Amino acid sequence: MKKLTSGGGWPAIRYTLRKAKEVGGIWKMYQALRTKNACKTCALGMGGQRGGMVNEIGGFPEVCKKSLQAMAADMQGAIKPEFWSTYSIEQLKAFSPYDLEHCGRLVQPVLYERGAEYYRPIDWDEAIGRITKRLKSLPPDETFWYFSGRSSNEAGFLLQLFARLYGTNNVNNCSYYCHQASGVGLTSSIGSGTATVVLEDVEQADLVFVIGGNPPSNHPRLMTTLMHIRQRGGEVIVINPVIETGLVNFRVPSNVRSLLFGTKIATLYVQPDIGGDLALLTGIAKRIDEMGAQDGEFLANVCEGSEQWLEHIRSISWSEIHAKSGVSQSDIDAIAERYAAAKNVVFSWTMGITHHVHGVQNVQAIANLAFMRGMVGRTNAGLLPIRGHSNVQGIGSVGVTPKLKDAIFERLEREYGLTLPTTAGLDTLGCVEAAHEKKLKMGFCLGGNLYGSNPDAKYTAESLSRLESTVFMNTSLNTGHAHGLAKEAIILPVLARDEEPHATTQESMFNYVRLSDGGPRRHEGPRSEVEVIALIAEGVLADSTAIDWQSMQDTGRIRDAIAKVVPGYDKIADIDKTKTEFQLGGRTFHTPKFPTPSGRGVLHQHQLPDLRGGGDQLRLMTVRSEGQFNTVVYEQEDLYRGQDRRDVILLHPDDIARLGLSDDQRVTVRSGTGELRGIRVRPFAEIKPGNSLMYYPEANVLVPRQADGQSKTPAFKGVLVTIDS
Ligand SMILES: Nc1nc2c(c(=O)[nH]1)N[C@H]1C(S)=C(S)[C@@H](COP(=O)(O)OP(=O)(O)OC[C@H]3O[C@@H](n4cnc5c(=O)[nH]c(N)nc54)[C@H](O)[C@@H]3O)O[C@H]1N2
Ligand SMILES: Nc1nc2c(c(=O)[nH]1)N[C@H]1C(S)=C(S)[C@@H](COP(=O)(O)OP(=O)(O)OC[C@H]3O[C@@H](n4cnc5c(=O)[nH]c(N)nc54)[C@H](O)[C@@H]3O)O[C@H]1N2
Ligand SMILES: [Mo]
Repeated sequence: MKKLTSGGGWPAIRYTLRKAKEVGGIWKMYQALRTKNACKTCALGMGGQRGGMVNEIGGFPEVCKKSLQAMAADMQGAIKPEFWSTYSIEQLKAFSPYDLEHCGRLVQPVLYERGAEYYRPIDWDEAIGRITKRLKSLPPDETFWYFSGRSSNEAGFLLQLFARLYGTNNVNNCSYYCHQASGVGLTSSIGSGTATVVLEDVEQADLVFVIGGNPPSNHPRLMTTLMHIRQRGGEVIVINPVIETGLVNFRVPSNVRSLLFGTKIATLYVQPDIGGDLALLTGIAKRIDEMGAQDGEFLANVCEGSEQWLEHIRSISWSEIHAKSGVSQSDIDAIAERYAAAKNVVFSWTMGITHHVHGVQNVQAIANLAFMRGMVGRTNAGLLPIRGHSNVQGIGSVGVTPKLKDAIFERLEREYGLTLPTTAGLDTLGCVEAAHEKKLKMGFCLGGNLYGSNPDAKYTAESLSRLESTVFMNTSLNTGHAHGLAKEAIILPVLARDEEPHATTQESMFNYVRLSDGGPRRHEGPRSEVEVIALIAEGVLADSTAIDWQSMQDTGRIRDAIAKVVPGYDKIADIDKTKTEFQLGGRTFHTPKFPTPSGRGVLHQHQLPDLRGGGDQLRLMTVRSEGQFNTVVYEQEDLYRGQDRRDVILLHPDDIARLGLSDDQRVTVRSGTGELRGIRVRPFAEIKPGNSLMYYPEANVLVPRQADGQSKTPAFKGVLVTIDS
């Protein structure tokens, strides 16, 4: 497959037209996209009350191929009743993620019982009845509750409240596999776990760092902002072991000039080795110090620990930094010079930073660098974790974390007279490990694909199959519905956000709360997430809590509760009447005062980890292709990386020669965790030698369960593999 020389552009437009045709025409697709609902894909956020395709500063049309993919998926036809008696579980296991997604929308509850070969449709009463009976029979701490980030704040809040009143804190969300390291790292540095900036700040910056992310594929709307920065003469520095085509040149489809001629994005592109960021970031700081370009006053007056930190980075040798980052002195100097010259700098990062055993330290090192020149705590500069799912941040804000934030805990007990569990609760990987040890009996999943998103796929299938029961609330089929099934598995079909009978809310990565109006259902059968949760809660807890669970089917009632207990969310109470979307209080930092115990920014010192691998061992990153959304695969090809299939390993031509391999040769890729056979070797000059790339979720067979001790995030990008021909 020919590799493109720019991202976006005509291929993206042609794709849009093709997808529109699939769902019944451009007008139908346009109407679906223009409803007043928050966009379903990434957490950059658009849509809501300004109407679809509009961002929070009014930019229109913000079309993105990804929102189209998600919309087209929800507009699919229904899975027919005979499907369930046609395809056995064994056959479903042989379906690829692509096949499963394209089976259509789930519209009936279905049940699998061990011993049976097939799922069988059951009615809603039976489904809810079985679930409530099971829950009543179990000690609460033998259950766990996993949430993905596509559901609403209302559904997230209600389900976590139910789980706690039922009696467990084993409540967690997909953030544990995503930006948890950002939340933990940022909180340790500035006392707050989310972006310190709003979109307008990024638009006004004159230098933006894009570290460890592939926004042309995963956050296409960010590309418009990066284009604006370049057009105004600003700079974009990319730090990534892979030269991602769209970060070099991107054709923003909504901008005629950019569409025709392309926009150069990166002014400087630096390739560390996988896992080399901590050493590189430390090196940049060291060079800034040598240049005397730090803001000494800011470090002295606004930060704590700066003297010790400066001493520490001065004591680290340049040779150590070069060896552990894989970056040359001239590249480090070039970054430092640009940083020193810039006035307004935003640091953004994604999974290349968090998916490592030192993910939290990576994030702290970014904060250190920002503190160094006073680039956090003022307008047009700051820290920006580029978040994943469209509402993953909101789900976390409203209480979907093992231990509740003190403020939420206290207010829930005070306002509602509730008694909540005080145990630590398990994180996501912790739940999968406890299931393996048979300490858990039941898992309840609000959306997502817990099996597919986990490291060590074989172990995960074993773990989940040791459960007595799993409940999945989903819109479409995925690999988790075929692999690792518990003794009893029930899939409950739910409505997508724009089909909800009641309004719901979502929170963007800029801490902006959007209102989604919902809309007409596309299929008979699926139910609203909050309705299902309220019914189950009523069945289990009607006699033991004072809460009128039935009334909680009305999302307005849930918002009243969120307004009372979640800090910053007070304006949500009457949002469906005022239709006024809002910026969450206390999250944006335009002045240099931070909610840490001392009110100052905290500098953290780090020992630099050795680069792993070497010799026959290659470092492996597991990433997304252009054609997928997490474990859901929409198309087999990866347009910008020039790949026509997914069962490939991308290697630098030098490594192919060094290891005596040849292009397109079939090989076995092995790690300490598992192996994948029949993988094709693909030459990829854009990756730094010594490093390799494979696609998630398939590559999870190879990913060990090694996680960052502080954030519990698995090292999805820090795998070591060997290749056998
Ligand atoms: N279309 C689409 N959009 C999405 C998603 C999707 O699957 N599809 N997923 C959503 C979600 S949940 C998330 S979390 C985000 C994910 O968004 P990204 O973080 O952009 O996604 P990944 O494909 O995991 O890739 C990461 C990038 O990290 C780089 N990388 C790998 N290892 C390292 C390293 O050690 N150091 C550095 N500096 N870079 C490294 C890779 O080369 C790659 O460019 O996107 C969200 N948006
Ligand atoms: N090796 C490797 N593993 C990884 C990663 C990696 O980069 N490499 N990335 C990690 C990251 S960042 C993340 S976030 C996780 C992703 O983890 P998850 O969030 O658990 O997985 P998704 O694939 O996003 O979930 C897809 C499913 O969501 C359901 N869905 C879609 N819309 C809705 C809705 O409105 N309501 C409900 N109830 N369900 C809906 C559909 O049925 C679909 O099958 O994976 C992690 N795993
Ligand atoms: Mo994510």
